[in-house]
This record gives sequence, structure tokens and C-alpha cells, in this order.
Amino acid sequence: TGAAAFVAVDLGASSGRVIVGRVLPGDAPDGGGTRVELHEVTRFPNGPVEVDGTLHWDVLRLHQGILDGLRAAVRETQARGDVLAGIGIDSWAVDYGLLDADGALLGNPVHYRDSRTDGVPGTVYAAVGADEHYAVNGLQTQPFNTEFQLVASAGTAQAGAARRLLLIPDLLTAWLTGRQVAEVTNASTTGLLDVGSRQWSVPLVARLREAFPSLPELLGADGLLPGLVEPGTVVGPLSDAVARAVGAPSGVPVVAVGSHDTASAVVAVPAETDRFAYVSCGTWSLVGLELDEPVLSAASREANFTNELGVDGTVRYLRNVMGLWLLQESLRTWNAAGLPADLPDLLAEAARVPALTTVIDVDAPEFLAPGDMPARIAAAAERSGQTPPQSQAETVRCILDSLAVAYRRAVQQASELSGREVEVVHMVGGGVRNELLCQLTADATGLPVVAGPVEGAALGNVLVQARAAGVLSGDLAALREVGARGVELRRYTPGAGAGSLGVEHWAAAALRVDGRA
Ligand code: ADP
Ligand code: LRH
Repeated sequence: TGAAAFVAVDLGASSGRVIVGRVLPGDAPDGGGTRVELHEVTRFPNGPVEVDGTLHWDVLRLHQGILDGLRAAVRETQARGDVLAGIGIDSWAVDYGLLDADGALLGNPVHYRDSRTDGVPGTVYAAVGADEHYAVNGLQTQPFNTEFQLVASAGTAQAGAARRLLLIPDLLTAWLTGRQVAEVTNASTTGLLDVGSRQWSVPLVARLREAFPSLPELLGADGLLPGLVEPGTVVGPLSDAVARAVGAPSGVPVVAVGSHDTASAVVAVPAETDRFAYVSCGTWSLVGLELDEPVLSAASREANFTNELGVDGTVRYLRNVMGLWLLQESLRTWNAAGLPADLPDLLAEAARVPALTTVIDVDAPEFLAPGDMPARIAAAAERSGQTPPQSQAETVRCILDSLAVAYRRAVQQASELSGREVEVVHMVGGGVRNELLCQLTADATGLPVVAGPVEGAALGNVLVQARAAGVLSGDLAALREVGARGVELRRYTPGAGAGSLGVEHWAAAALRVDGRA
């Protein structure tokens, strides 16, 4: 008989991919040695689409990409004699689609980089304090938190017509199954969840609706928010119509995985100890720890650390670092200007630029929106009294050094604020392909870096599905052991790169960025 095969749909801000994970039993008589083999079936581009001054997601195109991927995955699975045992979707957080009373989508979901939330967190916190929020939701302040998007759009015709709010992976799952749920890891990025109980916060929502009466009803029978489910819950079988369209057998279960991509990525971290930090490294870099309990101190709130919910009752205690967005957006700017901008070439050149020539605070809010990134980086360098990077390679080097400085700071702060010691940094996601960035992370943190898997979110997605199907069993450590067996890992030692600088240089650079030196 063939292997159990699971389809992971992983939608990132820069691309969507449909990946098949085959669970292959090991040779040992007790079933030991089981591993997962990942195979990418399709990849399609993703990104903001501007219409009338508003940035949107082209969610119908994503749905089509999923259908095309499913069709190819079904064919591939059948050709191998495997059994298609599940489908799960994860994506970026916070964004959502609104449905009307007929269940029809009310317009394209708005992109979290849209400017409609500019200034909204301040307005909301003036009415319901930041401390009152954090005590309940433990969430970082980002202008794009779902709560702030809802306040920004309250009173619009669309909000008035809305009867249901579905976060992106829940929306796409509903289109596959006809069932509406809110998966809890992603729901924890809305700002409306109680981080302790893992339930919607009735008191916080009531306070918000008191302060902003034009907000629609969110909870209860007539509320926009659906019921919550934990990762591993079967949402329903693939609908007959979709099954026919993609050639799938009937009854394939669609599973709520850790539907926040970062939650799935953390599941796939091949950790062997609990003293690990992770950098989930894609468009964003999510840097932090896995904890059993949230950290809700004032110091944690002031450092803008977030307590997002993880699989199996865990808390993802982390900071959002602006990430490879700075590099993506620089490449886009250069391409638009007709400059040659090949990533591998630029990285090779950047490796020859001396370390720490120019460092900036990558998390400055001015980098969030799309636009001319090299110009914004140069302006930031100038404002802080440094020589702005001149060449493309210098700009790339400035981005990578500055990211490594931010990782150093986030790992240290996460450890201090939580009291958890860290002895290794795991990097997962597309950024793992950037060997220079991995080495710089080891140099800056002074810790060994273990890099891989590249498709972390997809692997975590498959692992959670396989356990839900009974093909795998055990806790997160057991899933991680299975996951690690199938992936190639690279190790980076602090100071071991050509041109690596000692950790004291990185400490000094961090002080410079913080304006404390
Ligand atoms: P997301 O899920 O947010 O869309 P990914 O995890 O796919 O992001 O990571 C995308 C990033 O990976 C790109 O921005 C790029 O910087 C990096 N990357 C992809 N391929 C390579 C490569 N061959 N060399 C170096 N970096 C790469
Ligand atoms: C990464 C991510 C991150 C969120 C952001 C909106 O893809 O999900 O965890 O903060 O997108």
C-alpha cells in the first residue's frame, strides 16, 4: 500500500505554494524512523493589488491557485498509489474577508500594509488603554491588527452589510468545505482573543463596542466572528463540488492546522531542547520563543513582544522584525527602474562589503508601506549620522546586517523578559536560503544557528494534519523529531564566516541603532 499523503497549502505574502507531504514509515520494527517527504506541486505569486488607492489581496486568484494545486496533487498522489489523507491551509495573519447574509464575499480583502489604519491604534488606546488590551490579549501593537482594521472601516457600507468575518485561511477553508470556523492560532492575532482562555474576549469586545458604537456586532448568534477551533480539528470533508472540480475522491478531510503560517512554522522547528529561539524568516522575521504561559508584564508590552497562540496550548512569544520585506521591496524598486537586480548575484556582492558599515532600525514604521525602499534606507542612515549605502550591494549588506542586529536584540529581550535561557537559534523559512544572513545571525547573537527547513510552515501544516489523521502521534517534541528526519539542516557557528566580526562589534552596533551609543 502507498503512503499517507497530506496537502499543505501555505500562503505567504510573497508567494503561495501547494506542497504534498508523504509520511514514510521507518525501517525499525516499532515504526521508528518515520519521516515526512515534502514535494512542491505548485507555486504562484502573491502580493498587494492597488485599486483606487487601497491595497488588496487577490483572494479569488489564490483560491484558483489552490484548486490548480489540489488537482495536480491528486494526480500525483494517485500516480504514486498514495492515499490523499488530508488538506490544510495556513497563511499570513490578521487579514480577513467579509461575507454578506447570502455568504457572498463583500469585496477583496484589504492588505495589512494599506494605510487605512494609520493613527488608529492611538485612537483606540485613548478609549481602551494599551495596558487594558495587553492584560487580555497579550498582543503586540501593529497598526494592522484585525481590531484596528475593523475600527478603521466601521461605518462603511461594506461593514454594514457584513454578517460574517473569516480570516484568510478560514475563508479559503470555507470555500473548500462550506464550513465556517475561526482557527485559534490565527484568531490570536486579531486582538479580540483572551490569551489565557484561548476564547474570544467578551469583556474586551464589549469595551470596544462601547467606545466605538459604529463597530458591528462581533460576538453571539448575530456576531461577525465564528466559533473557535483548535489546530487538529477536522473542519469538514472537501465539498462534493470542489472534489469533482479537482478530481479528488469524496470525503477527504480538510483540517484546521496552525492556520497562522508562523504557528505552523514553529511546529516544524527541529528543536532538540526547550532552550531554543527561532527566526521564522520570510517576508517578515518572527523572532522569539515557545512558552507554556504568556508574558503579560509592562516591560513586555513596552518592548512590543507578542503572545500569539501556538499548537498544543503553547504561546509564541515573539517580536515582528520587518524581515526580508526590505530586500524584496528594494529588488522591486530596482527592477522597476530597469536596474539589474538578481538576488544570488547581489548576495554574493554583499558578502564582500565589510560588516556593519551602516546599520539602521529595520522596525521603524516608515518601512511598512510599499514604495522606494533604497531611498527610505538611505534617508534613515543619513538621519542617524551615517554614510548612506551607495551601491546596490551596500544597500543589501545594510539590510542584512541590520536584520541580524534586530534578531540579536529580539532573542536577548525575549530571553530576559521570559526568564527562558537560549542556547541555539533555529532559522526556518525562505530566508534560510540566504547563507550570509544565517551566518550574520550566528555572529550577531553569538549563538549557534541551525538553519532549515526552508518550507517550515508547510512541514508544520503536514505534521499537524498527520497527527489529526492518526498517522502520527505524540506531543510537539515527537512531531519535531519526525519533521527533522526528513530535512537537511545547516549549522552556522558564530565568528566562522569569512569576514565575520566578533559579538562585541554587534553589541556596539545594537547600541548605535537604539541611539544609546
Ligand atoms: P513568505 O512566506 O513570506 O512569502 P518565504 O518564506 O517564501 O516568504 O521567503 C521569501 C524570501 O526568501 C525572499 O524574500 C528571499 O529573500 C528569500 N529567498 C528565496 N529564495 C532565495 C535564494 N535563492 N537565495 C536567498 N534568499 C532567498
Ligand atoms: C508572517 C505573518 C506574521 C504576521 C504578518 C501579518 O507571514 O503571518 O506572523 O504578523 O504575517
